[in-house]
Amino acid sequence: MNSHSLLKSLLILMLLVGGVTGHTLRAQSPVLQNAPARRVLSLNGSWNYIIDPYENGFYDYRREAFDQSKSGKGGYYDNQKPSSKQEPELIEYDFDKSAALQVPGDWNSQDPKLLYYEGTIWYKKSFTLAPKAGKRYFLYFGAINYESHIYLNGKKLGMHKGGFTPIQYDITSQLSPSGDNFVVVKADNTRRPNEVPTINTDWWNYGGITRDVFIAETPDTYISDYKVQLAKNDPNTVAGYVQVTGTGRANQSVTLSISEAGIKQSLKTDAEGRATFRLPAKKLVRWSPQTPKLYAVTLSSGSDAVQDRIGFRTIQTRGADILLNGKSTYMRGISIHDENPLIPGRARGEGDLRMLLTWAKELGCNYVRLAHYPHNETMLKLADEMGLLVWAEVPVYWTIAWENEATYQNAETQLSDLISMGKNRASIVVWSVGNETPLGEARLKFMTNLANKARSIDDTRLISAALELHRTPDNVVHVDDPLGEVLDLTTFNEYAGWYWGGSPSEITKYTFDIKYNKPVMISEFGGDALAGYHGDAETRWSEEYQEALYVNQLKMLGTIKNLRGMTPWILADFRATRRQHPVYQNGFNRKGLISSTGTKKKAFYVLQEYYRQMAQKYDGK
Ligand code: GCB
Repeated sequence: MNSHSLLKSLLILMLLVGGVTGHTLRAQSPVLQNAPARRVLSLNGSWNYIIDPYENGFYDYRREAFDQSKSGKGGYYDNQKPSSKQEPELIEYDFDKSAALQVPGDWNSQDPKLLYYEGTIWYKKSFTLAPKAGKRYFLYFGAINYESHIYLNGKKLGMHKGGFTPIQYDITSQLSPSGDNFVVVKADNTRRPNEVPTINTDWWNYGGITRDVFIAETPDTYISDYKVQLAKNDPNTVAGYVQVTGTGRANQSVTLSISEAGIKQSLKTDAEGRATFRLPAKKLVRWSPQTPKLYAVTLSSGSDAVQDRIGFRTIQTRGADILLNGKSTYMRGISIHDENPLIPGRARGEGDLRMLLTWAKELGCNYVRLAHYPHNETMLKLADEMGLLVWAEVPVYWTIAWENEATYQNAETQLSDLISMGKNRASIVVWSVGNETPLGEARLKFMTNLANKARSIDDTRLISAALELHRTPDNVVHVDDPLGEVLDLTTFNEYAGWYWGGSPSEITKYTFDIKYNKPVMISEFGGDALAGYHGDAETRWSEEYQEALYVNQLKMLGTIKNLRGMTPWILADFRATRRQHPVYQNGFNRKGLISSTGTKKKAFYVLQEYYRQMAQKYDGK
């Protein structure tokens, strides 16, 4: 072998083991399955930060990235300190004397000068962890919006794009033997046209480390991934796989046990560390919103074990019907942003998330649309526990760069990461590949590929997207987007009484012409109301207007034969930059049924009553 090919093989080997650092090195994908359930060291809490709009901590004055230079040094990630008092070097930053942000949490809601900030902020945290022999350590971030470069002890781990999916690096060999470590994150929430989402959205561009950070510890050979769910449309079979990673992965024994159901199954991995299985599961109580039964599931292999709580249900469609565990169901939903209106800012943990889902339950929901991007893994687990079906989505929203291959790859990675994170959650029944994307050839190809991708990874759930409609002068609303062909549901956003169609009292004249004989769900309808502002049903922004809009929407939608559910827009008022009206909006989208101070508006009760009736009709209670 000549030196050139030796070098090439070495490089390929390094890439394969994921050991190279560099500008473009991506985070691991998929991440450790159910990482929060591992033995973890939490890095939540105070992180020192430096605001760096010119990116002086990343580029030198010739705009060369420090981490691409020969020495790899010079950036803020060095966390440099003067070495002596006598001859102090010039160092123009000091993390430890800088202010701190709380993690998890967006930066916008923590410091008034950051409310509108878009750019780079550096975060730093020190921690003590002396690596033990025979263990592996994974640095895990629940989400960082949008682009992150992560460094441990001054060395780059990699970069990641996408503000709502977990990021993970194997840091075993980079931890300091002394136990003194520091991690530095460059988080950049700059909006860019070729990214996912693109530059224009109707939600706040919250930046920073918005979800939990921890280090998970596993044995050297460990269970990296698993899927334990009912087989497609088969209520009597539990099917899935276990993936073992590490040097001892081949021919490993794995035990899957669901002791409450008397299941204890021994499996053997293949040469790649994978063991697939199909087991009879006749006796399992089915998970449903009425009975959100979860079983303790334990997977063990060698010295590793991981526990989960998993529900078992089937979901399928038949003609116009959505069958949950074989029974026709009506999806009493509401759309939700990952935001606590009371902060206001990104939801920061289980308490905030539980509050949102408790409101949805109070409304009478059995279903939530987690718009418009992947929500927190904790949210998905809470939905399992509280009995709420879930529509989970990727931020392919409005005008994505349809022709750009890198944009597609980015969207696909976000989708795969979402599915990987959510695949063991019984609550998730719909993967949505996007929202209100405009008709066109390139877009159709992009979206069809995404839908096919979702189905190829997980054919046990329904695939959909929030489509648009068009109207003709005869007051007919047409839903015939060709993308509808490849989707399992016909789901579309419809804003009669707000963006078109006159006042609420006029909208009942519309009828629907829907091309597909599939279950129809209205993925959005609604209108703004400022809580406490009263007028008559014709007074825009008043609670009465929104109330009348809901009353008449429900009348109008009642004429759709295939209607099997809805997720009106939206549970709570949320921050949105495009909502500028100084009296009624003040930077908030006011379509919430609950205000930004937690007050329920009149329309809340209209929908609550409708859901009471639908529950009675479909579930007999
Ligand atoms: C939509 C979008 C949603 C917006 C909403 C609105 O169609 O999907 O993100 O917030 O309308 O309020 O206009």
